[in-house]
This record gives sequence, structure tokens and C-alpha cells, in this order.
Amino acid sequence: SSTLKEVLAAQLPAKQAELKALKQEFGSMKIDEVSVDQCLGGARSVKCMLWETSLLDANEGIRFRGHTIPELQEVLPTFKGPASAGEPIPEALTWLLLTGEIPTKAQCDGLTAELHARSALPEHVVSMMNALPKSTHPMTQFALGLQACQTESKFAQAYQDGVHKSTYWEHAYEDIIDVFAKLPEIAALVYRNTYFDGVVKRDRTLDYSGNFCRMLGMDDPGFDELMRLYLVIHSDHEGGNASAHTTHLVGSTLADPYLSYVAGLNSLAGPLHGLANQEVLRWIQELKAKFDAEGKEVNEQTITEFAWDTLKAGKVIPGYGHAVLRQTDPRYTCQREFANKHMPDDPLFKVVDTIYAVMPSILTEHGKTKNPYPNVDSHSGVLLWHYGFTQYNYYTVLFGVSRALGALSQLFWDRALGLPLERPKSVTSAWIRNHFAGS
Ligand code: CMX
Repeated sequence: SSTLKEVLAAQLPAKQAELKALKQEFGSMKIDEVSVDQCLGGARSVKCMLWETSLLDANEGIRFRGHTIPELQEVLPTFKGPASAGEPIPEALTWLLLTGEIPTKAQCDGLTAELHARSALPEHVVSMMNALPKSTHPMTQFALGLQACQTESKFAQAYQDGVHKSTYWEHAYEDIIDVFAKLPEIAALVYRNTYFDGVVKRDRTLDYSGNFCRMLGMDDPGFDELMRLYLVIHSDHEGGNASAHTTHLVGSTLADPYLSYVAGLNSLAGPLHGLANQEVLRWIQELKAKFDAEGKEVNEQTITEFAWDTLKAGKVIPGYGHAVLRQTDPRYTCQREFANKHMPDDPLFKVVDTIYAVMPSILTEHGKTKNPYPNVDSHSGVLLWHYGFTQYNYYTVLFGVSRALGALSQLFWDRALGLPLERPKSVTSAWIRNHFAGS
């Protein structure tokens, strides 16, 4: 069967022709108008980016190349082989995101082998990371590690060598697969350095996720399955979210995939975005600690009390709300299903479920958020905690390993399609006032 690179190379001419035709046929048509509210309000919902790998519907949630998460769970190969024999593997999702095609198990195995073969970190990266203070936030360590790997960029080297722009896709491809391969190594080193002895053990007879779990020091088939699901569902959420958009923006300057994704990671490290992964668990632990100390039970009433304390202190409820979604996130739902299947009696899962029972009505009564339902970050921490993976300041690093699969798959197409430098127009507040003067 064909390799990933061969499949992509074969797709290129038709995709380039499609984009040219799209421009010719519809180039001057309008797909949106921008209000002053949108200009002042974080460009919310303005349609102005091309993003092929996934599309988000406010009510239905995300589709990866047209497939919902439950559909992916039915059609993508698993570690054991056939679809539905466990959770889908990230290699399969990566193939789908890049090519739009469902891979065979043999194609996934080929990609696994390629990722293992490219995973080694340069010595200077390891020694630099080992020298960082353990108190450095794991996301900072993670971004620094990837930044230091940029010495290996084939795209940057090719650009210096003056290659023709029609070959950019090939050098971008090499970097992107290298980054996918190295991220679990960097992430594992961050974890082992911060919380343990810095020793990273591998098992390359396993898949990308299984080997990553061993590198973290986790050795439980249940956790392996959770990690496969986790890495699949956090990968992509169309183009406008902060980490994906940052990667795309920085990449549009022809900064190489290493530099581009480091920028994306720094976006992900913000508490309104990926850091909510850790903030949810922190919120739950603070809640438990408070009521344990007061000798009170954690139930609907005490959770409601704690939620109002948070809101009245001018803080957000982490894991709830979304810039685009207006329903419960299907990434939340599939994690809830995982919990119901594998840990129905876990006490923290019960807390999360109780929060889910009360929070939408609290946030509705609070009256600010446009979406009172949980997002992806609301559930992930509790699943990790169940398996003894309790260092929640680290959780967003896992998100960062996953988000690369989506953001960099699109970056491949950015370079393959020759998408231009991104440069929207800004205006001053005086410009807005003058523009409407007398109207
Ligand atoms: N708790 C309290 N207030 C909230 C809230 C929440 N969970 N979600 C939104 N609001 C508030 C906003 O802060 C805003 O208040 P102000 O008018 O005072 O500024 C108001 O409701 C309107 O916000 P919105 O239009 O509903 O939401 P935005 O598109 O501006 O922001 C998001 C979206 C995700 C940043 C916001 O819902 C939030 O802060 N949630 C908590 C953090 C979180 O879970 N982030 C993770 C999102 C998923 C991810 O990227 O990983």
C-alpha cells in the first residue's frame, strides 16, 4: 500500500487545481459581513479563513474531514486492528486529517514505524531541557523543547538553500512528521523531569500512544486506550481557535513548522484555551478540599454554592462555555461515555457528573455566557486522575501533543496550496467613529 507521502503527492495537483477554480468561480463573492461588535469582540464568527481538516457546527460540534467523533470510533483502525476493537489510534486520525481518506491498518502501522524512526531528540535539546528548573511550568518547558528542536528543520534549511516554492510542501511534510514524532519525546521528558527522575523508557513495539504512555511511566492498557481517545479528540477544532489560528498565522510568514507550532503551543497555554484542562481539575480539588474541611458532602447544593462563589469573585467556571459551540461539546460526551464504560463508580467522575447536572442552569441564571454547557476540558482531567495521573499542571501538555495533529496537518495544506501571508486589516476606534459619522 502507498505511504502517506505518496498519497499526498498524488493528491496535490487536483487540490491545487480545485483551489484555483474556486478563486476563479467565486473569488469576488461575499461570504460574510463584519459588524463593529465583531471587530471589537475578538472577530467572533467572522468567516475569513480556509481550513480543510475539520469544521465546527455550533450545535452538532466538530467533524473531522466530515466525520463526527462517534463515526470515527466506528471506522478508524484501532491498536488491535479492526475498527471498533477499542479507541481509534491517532495515527489513523492523522492520516485522515492529512488526506481526507480512511487509512487501512497496514497504512497506520507504516506511519507508526515512521514516527518511531524519527522520534530521537538532538542531544542539545535533552541537555537544555534537563537544565530547566523543575518549577518551570510544563507548558513552558514543552514549548522550549520544541523551539530547541528547530535546529533540525528541513523546511528552514531548504528555504536557505533557495528551493523553488513548488517544493515547499515536501520540506513542510518532512518537518511536520518529524514534529509529530518528537512531541511525545519532549512531553515525556517534561513529565519525567518535573515529577520524577528524568528517566524516559520506551516501548516501540507499541503504537504512538502506547509508547507515549510507557515514556510517561504509565503501564496500564486502560490508560493506553484513554490516551488514544484523548489524542484523537483534542487534535483539531477548525481554524479559528487560538492555537490552530496562531500556528496558521505564524506559518503564513513561511516560518517553518517547528516555529509555527511553538507559537500555537503558547496560545494553548492560556487559561481561556487549553490551560482550562488543568484549571478544571484544580477547581474540583479546591471544591473538595473546602467541603472536606467543613465536613460537608459534595453534592448538588454544595457545588452550586462553590460555583456562585467563583462567579461572584469575578472568575470563570473552567470547562464551561465556548466561543462557537452552543451545546454540550461532543468531545465532552465521548469522554463521559468512556467514564461510564470504564469507571462508572469513580468518585471524581460522580462529582463531574453532578457539576454537569447543575452548572448549565447556574450559568444561565448568571446570564452572561452564551453557552452554559461543558467543553472538552471539563472531563479530561477526571479520566486522567482515575488512572493515577494526577499532576494536573501537566495536563495541557497532553493537549499540546494532540493539537499538533490538526494544526500541522492544515499547515501542510497551507504550504501545498501556496496560501499567502495572513494580514487582516485593523482600524482605530477613531476610524470607526469617523466611518459612521453622519450615518
Ligand atoms: N464562567 C463564567 N463566565 C463565563 C464563562 C464561564 N465558564 N464563559 C463565558 N463567560 C462570560 C465571559 O467571561 C463574558 O463575560 P464578560 O462579558 O464579562 O467579558 C461573557 O460570559 C460572554 O462570553 P461568551 O461570549 O459566552 O464567551 P467567549 O466567546 O467570550 O469566551 C470562553 C469563550 C471559552 C473563553 C469562555 O466561555 C470561558 O472563559 N470559559 C471558561 C474557560 C474554558 O473552559 N476555556 C476552554 C475552552 C475550550 C478550549 O479552548 O480548550
